[in-house]
Amino acid sequence: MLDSTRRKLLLDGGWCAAGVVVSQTGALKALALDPAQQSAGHSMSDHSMAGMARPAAVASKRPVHKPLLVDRLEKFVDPLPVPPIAKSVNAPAHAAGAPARAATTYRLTMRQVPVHVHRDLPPTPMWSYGETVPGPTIEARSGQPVHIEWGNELQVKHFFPIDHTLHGAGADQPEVRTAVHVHGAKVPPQYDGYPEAWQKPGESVQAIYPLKQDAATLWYHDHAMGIERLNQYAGLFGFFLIRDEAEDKLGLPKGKYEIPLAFADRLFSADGSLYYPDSGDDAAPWVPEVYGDAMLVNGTLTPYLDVEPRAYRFRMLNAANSRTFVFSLSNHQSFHQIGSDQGLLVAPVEVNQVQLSPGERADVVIDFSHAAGQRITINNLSWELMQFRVGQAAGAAAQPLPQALRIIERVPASVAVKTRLMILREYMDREPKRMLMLLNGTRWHEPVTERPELDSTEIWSFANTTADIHPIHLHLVRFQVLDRQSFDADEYLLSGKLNYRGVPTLPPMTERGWKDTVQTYPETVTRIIVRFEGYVGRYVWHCHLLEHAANEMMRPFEVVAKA
Ligand SMILES: [Cu+2]
Repeated sequence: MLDSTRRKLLLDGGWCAAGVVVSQTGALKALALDPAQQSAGHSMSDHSMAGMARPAAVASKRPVHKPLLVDRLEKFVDPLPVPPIAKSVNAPAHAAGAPARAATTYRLTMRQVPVHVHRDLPPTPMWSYGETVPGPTIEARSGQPVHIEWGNELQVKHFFPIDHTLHGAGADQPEVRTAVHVHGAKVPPQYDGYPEAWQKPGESVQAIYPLKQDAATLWYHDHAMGIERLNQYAGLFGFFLIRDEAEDKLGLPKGKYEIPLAFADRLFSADGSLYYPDSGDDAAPWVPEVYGDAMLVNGTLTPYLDVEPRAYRFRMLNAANSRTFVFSLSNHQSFHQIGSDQGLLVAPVEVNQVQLSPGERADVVIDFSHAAGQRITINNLSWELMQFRVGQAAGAAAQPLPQALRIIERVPASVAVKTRLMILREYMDREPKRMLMLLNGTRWHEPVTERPELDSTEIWSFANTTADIHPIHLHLVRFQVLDRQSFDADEYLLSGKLNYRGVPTLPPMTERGWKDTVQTYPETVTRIIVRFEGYVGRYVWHCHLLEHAANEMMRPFEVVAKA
């Protein structure tokens, strides 16, 4: 959970200048609120303000933002849209048990489209991989390769302010660039959507996804260097579901009873357009985190969904830039989490809430069979996100949830050939003066320091010295969470000594499946164990708070051939 004390240790005097530490432990900066945040009836998480360095003297030339008063819009008046299934251009969509064949080919084109966000708003211009946000859902089968041509037909001018001081987003670069990453896919490096391998409007790129991996809820999204936060905020994301025979046999709810739910918060202007906040400094508009007062589910503001009194399977995705969601149901009923980032858990876990940070997924089954006639909201803490309207009769009864879902062997720490300590740390950068979060004190462009051997297993220990949860995502691989242990972050920052407090705790059952993104808690060492399988080459690992990733909280790693 979030640290309520908001302890911040600001290191002034440059990002790597050890020894010139100015400790301001306990100081919580009072910061100017964005007009949109002031207008929001909700108290914005103080998370959002942490570390915002707002230059006072620079007058912005941007027009004054007139915020949309989201609270005044009626809730639950729009039905939940379900993104369409992507249509392949060479063959009908994969069928269960179909023989393996040449790659199924899709052509997905990025364009600006009008999106119906709320009944009482004009359509909002957004960016999509089709006609909708999220884009079309790719339905794939394990082991059956998928070939996608990603076309960029966006305009050449971005509709959000570019920060040219960020790495890779210089004024000499095209404003609009895209690089599509399939989050959770095990792919050769040239198809992974490397942040620097972007396309500009008018260009397209071919990618082949071998999908030699288990059934899982993956998603695709933009990853272009320095602007992925803007591109995703504009709408560039979608679901990519991999299914397999083992999962088919479980009899989980399917068809109209299986629904993807992408949660993302946004800010809007009064005219219904998306608003992305800026620092107030036109030369360096980056802000460290973005929190919106408009909660979108599948691109719609607080929608409703008519359901039958029976069990449904929901693929939940946190597609927000910064916000960690804590989901629960308003009638306090429990539900079952059956899967996480990289597929099914060993068994359904009964839960009352699910906490997802940006990038993470939860596969859940909610049984409405005892709730006929009820209206139930799915909430983030006490904040209503969407409403289920439970009907009186079920068309078809759901099969009972299986007691076992699949076998996952726990990977013992003893098989790791190497342990790497990764320090997550934040600094006050000198020029421009603003917060900077780094992995191991290194920036993106510095030489690769993580070079695991193909088919070797390593432990990565993330020591988070900050007061934020940083969801850390590794491309290419799946991993297991070994444990978490609290440590004295102040002591570490002052002396470099890693003093643990208490004993390590095992992850909850919902985190004992295969993961690709892990919440690293404040002042905690989070250990994962990962086997580097599949391909050699260069990939990235990064914080999935998109504003952090854009400002250096992202590093390359390189899988190398066995010596
Ligand atoms: Cu972060």
